[in-house]
Amino acid sequence: MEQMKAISDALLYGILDLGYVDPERLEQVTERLLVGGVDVIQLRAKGFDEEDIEGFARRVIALCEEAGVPLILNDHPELVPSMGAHGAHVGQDDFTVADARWRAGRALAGEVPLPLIGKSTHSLAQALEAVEQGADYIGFGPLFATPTKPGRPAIGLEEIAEVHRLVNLPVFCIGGIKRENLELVLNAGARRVVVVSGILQAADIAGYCRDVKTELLARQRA
Ligand code: TZP
Ligand code: MG
Repeated sequence: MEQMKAISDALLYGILDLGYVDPERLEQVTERLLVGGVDVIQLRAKGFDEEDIEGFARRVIALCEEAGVPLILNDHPELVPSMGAHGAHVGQDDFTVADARWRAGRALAGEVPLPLIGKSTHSLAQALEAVEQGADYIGFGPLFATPTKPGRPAIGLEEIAEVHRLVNLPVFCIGGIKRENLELVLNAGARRVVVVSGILQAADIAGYCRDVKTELLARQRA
């Protein structure tokens, strides 16, 4: 059992998105993500009910624990305590950070600061607001329009550098990021990324993760 990784050390954030992953392949895909070196995993199961989501989380939590990788539930902070998940991620139209934190419960005495509460942000103003609200990390995007989040306009790369200058939290850039445009995104100032469809549609999921992670690590050292 690995020690749980800190969010402050995370570079590559993977999402088990049931829009791309057949429920039957959950364990297999989780294992590939972990072998590929993702630092955080979010379970995102839009359109499934709480019972299904609990079932999905139960199937992958031990794999994440074993690898020391936090499992974050999208949208369902109230399921965090019973699942033993490590946090919850909320969007702009969901719970406030404080409400999500309350629903997710308090960390057990002596634990590292868990559960983590992450917030999606789509502008510099929202990013600063998430800091005020006490988020543990933010998602920032979508940088590019993406079928994974239909109808959400792209925000482009212009604010990335400023967000990193002003936000003293881990900032995970998200939205349309692929191996092919990673350099562009990093050149704009990104340090940490969420990659969903790029990873989940790859023939070799672990290899794809490894390539992205290698580039992120190289930039961190540069
Ligand atoms: N929030 C903003 S963009 C996005 C979410 C969940 C989806 C990112 O997915 P992809 O496939 O990496 O573009
Ligand atoms: Mg949400």
